[in-house]
Amino acid sequence: MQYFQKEIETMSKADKRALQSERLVKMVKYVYENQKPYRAKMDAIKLKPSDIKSIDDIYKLPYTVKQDLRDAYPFGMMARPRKDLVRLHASSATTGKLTVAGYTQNDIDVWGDCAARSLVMAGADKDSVIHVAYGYGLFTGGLGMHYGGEHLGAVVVPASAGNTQKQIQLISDFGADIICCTPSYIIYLTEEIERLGLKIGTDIKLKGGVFGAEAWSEGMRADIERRLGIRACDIYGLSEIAGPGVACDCQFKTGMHFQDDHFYPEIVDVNTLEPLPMGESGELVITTLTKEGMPLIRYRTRDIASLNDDPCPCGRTSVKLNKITGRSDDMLIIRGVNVFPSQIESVLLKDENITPNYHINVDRVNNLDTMEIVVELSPNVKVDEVAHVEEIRKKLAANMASALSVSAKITLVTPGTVARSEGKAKRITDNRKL
Ligand code: DLL
Repeated sequence: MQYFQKEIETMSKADKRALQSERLVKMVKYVYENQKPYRAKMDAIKLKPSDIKSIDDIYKLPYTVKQDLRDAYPFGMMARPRKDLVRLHASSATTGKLTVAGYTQNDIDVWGDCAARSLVMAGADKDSVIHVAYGYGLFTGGLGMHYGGEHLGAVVVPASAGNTQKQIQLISDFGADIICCTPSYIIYLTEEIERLGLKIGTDIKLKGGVFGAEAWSEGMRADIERRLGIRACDIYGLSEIAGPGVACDCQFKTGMHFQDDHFYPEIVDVNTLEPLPMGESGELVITTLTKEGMPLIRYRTRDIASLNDDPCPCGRTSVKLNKITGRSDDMLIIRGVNVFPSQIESVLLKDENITPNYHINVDRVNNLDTMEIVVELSPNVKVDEVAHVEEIRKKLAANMASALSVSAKITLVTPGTVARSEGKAKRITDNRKL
């Protein structure tokens, strides 16, 4: 069995628990002393760092939510001065403001280790050629897997997203054995590979891949594995905690091994926020145990999932995260990009040619996510002035693409056409089947 850090990955449950306890105690003290917003939450319930004596006390600690990060935008949640940070990442938030995450060099190294552990689970080693087709930039996918590959000592090809023909040429010419991208993109790449008549095993030598950033099904996994002849692993992460590599499947696919020496997972009831027993489904809450730049205690991810603690034949002893089944907020993930309806609304509100009555249709066509925004024209616009209406549509499509970082089809309709609701507006129809 291949491991990247065997001692940690196969540590006994008792030793792991002791390590988690030691780290949590230190982490709570560190956060109390260095992260003002969280200190205020602890003070409000008269909780002192000394009240936390082991990992069993974690439930006493207050939650951190995305709104805390937004309120502290951009640097209020950092526990270190800016001079100690070496990198900033960010992801979309419900308002125009991004959710920012700052990393120290040590945070980047820990993340690199976790991403390397994930790549090894997918079958990589130091002789691998790792093709990274996640986007590079504020999104953590590209750089996260890039550093993971370098930590492993493998050759990394920083292809980034887009330009499918070139991606296939690089995968073939450089002999990549491991690929990292979203599940929907690997299906698209596979279709193109098949259309070009390339031979699996000779032209395309892929052995494994880590696919994440969006939900995907066991059916999709079986399809990818069969068509490409590879091991397809699910990988989980979020920029607030660390990008890809917080958890990842091994070859036995018994659930994603959670890197629980650095990130402690809990599942809580979505309504009562009470901790749930192993195996039950609820909201995933994560506590960083070693993070320096922006540590987070009991961060509510809004992802719905369950954990399992069954032994895995690979020998890794970490707790496992079962597939993410949904979200407890209205965030959509379109081709790996997080989109909140409120971001769409803020673009619509800035355009006087339209009204903010809209509906979002999401679908999956040829294995790629599509998004259509149906929006009503303002009564001042004459619908029979076709050229003018087309101009409005084009401008709106461009503004939307730049605000959301993903394209959407804009359909303009006459005033009064979008269905009104008496209660809470139902603005989204998601026809994607997992
Ligand atoms: O999506 C980090 C990442 C990049 C993970 C590449 C895996 C691969 P964010 O943009 O901050 O970070 O989005 C985080 O994406 O809360 C989940 O809702 C969703 N997500 C991430 N991985 C998975 C997965 C990256 N394997 C949000 N399955 C998370 C389902 C996932 N959803």
